[in-house]
Amino acid sequence: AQYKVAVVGATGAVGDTLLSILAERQFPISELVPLASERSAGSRVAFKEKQLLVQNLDTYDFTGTDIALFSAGGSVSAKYAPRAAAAGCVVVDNTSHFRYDDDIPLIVSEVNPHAIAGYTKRGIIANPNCSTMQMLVALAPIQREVGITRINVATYQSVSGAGRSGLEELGKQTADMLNFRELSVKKFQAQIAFNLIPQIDDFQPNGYTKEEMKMVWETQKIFEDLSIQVNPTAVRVPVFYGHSEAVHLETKSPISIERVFELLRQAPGVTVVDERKPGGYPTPVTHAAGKDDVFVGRIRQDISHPNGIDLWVVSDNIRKGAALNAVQIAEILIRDYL
Ligand code: A2P
Ligand code: 11C
Repeated sequence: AQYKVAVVGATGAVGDTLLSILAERQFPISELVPLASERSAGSRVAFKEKQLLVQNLDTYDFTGTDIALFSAGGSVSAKYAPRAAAAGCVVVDNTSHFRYDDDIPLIVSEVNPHAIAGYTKRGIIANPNCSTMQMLVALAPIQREVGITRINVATYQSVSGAGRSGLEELGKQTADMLNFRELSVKKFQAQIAFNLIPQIDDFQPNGYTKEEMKMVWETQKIFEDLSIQVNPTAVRVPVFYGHSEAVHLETKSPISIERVFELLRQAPGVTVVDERKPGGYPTPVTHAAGKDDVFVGRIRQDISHPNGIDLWVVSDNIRKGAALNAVQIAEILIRDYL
C-alpha cells in the first residue's frame, strides 16, 4: 500500500529533515503534501527529485490524507492536529502539546512501540522531546534488565533544538564576534556564541525549567513507571547539531559494567564509542550530527554509589530526537495498524 502523507511545518528545521528521512527510508508515499503558514505557502521544498509546492495549513482539507507529521509548534498542533484526526488522518505530533495526556501514546520506537495501539482513542501519537528521546534509547536496556530508580542528568543542547532561528542566531553572533561587531541577542536569553545558557524553555514554579520537567514526565510515561526519579539540568551550548548528556543513574539492583557494555552493544539504535583514550568517545560534531544512532561513551561505574552507572549520550536532536523517530512511528503504524 501507499499513503498520502502531509508534513506540517515543512519549511522548518525538523520539517526539512522529515522530508529527507521519508525519502531516504523509502516510506511508501502516493502523494506528499508540504504544509506551512500563509507566509511560505506558494514556496517550494525539495522531496526526492521534485520541488513541491508548499500549501497553507489553514485552508488544507485533511480528508483523504492518511498520515500527518506535525512539527510547527505546540499552538499549531493544538489547533490543527484534532482537525486532521477528525478527518480520519493519523497524526504523529512532534510538539509537547499532547504528550502528557493519558489517552495519547508517547512513543520511542525502540522503547515502547506496543503503546502505539492506543492511537485509536484520539488519532494522535506524540513524539517525545529530543533530550528525553536519546536518553531513553540508551537507558531502555538497563531499565529492562535491572530497573532504574533515579537519573541525574545534565544536558548540553545544540541551538538547532530551537529551530531555524536558533541556528541563525549562533551563526550570526559568531560572525559578529569574530568581526568585532556589536552582538544582538534575540532568540536566546543571553549571548550563545562562545557562551552557554542554563535555561531552556520557561521556568516552572518548582525552579526547574519546562525542558527539564519534560524529561521527568516523559521518562515516567514512556518507561511506564511513575516511581523513577529524574533530576535534570538543561543547558544550551554553542553547538549547531547534536545534543549531549552526562547521565548518572542508580539501578534497583547492582549491574556490572561489563554487562552494561554488552547490553548497549546489542541495543537497537545505539552505537557504543568507548575507548578510554583521547577522542575515544562520541562528540556531537565527530559522531552524531547527520547520523541516526544514539552514541554512548564514557561508560563507567560511579565511584560514589554502589548501584551507580555513568554514561555520556550524544545524538542528532533533529534526526533521532525529532524527525527520525516520527518516521519510525509512522513505519510501525503502517506495518501493524493501518
Ligand atoms: P513558515 O515557513 O510558514 O513560518 P522552525 O522550528 O525551524 O522554526 O520551523 C517552524 C515551522 O512551522 C515552519 O515550517 C513554519 O512555517 C511552521 N509554522 C509556524 N507557524 C505556523 C502556522 N501558524 N501554521 C502553519 N505552519 C506554521
Ligand atoms: C530544545 N528540546 O532543544 C528542545 C526542543 O518539546 O519538542 C524540542 C521541544 C519539544 O530546545
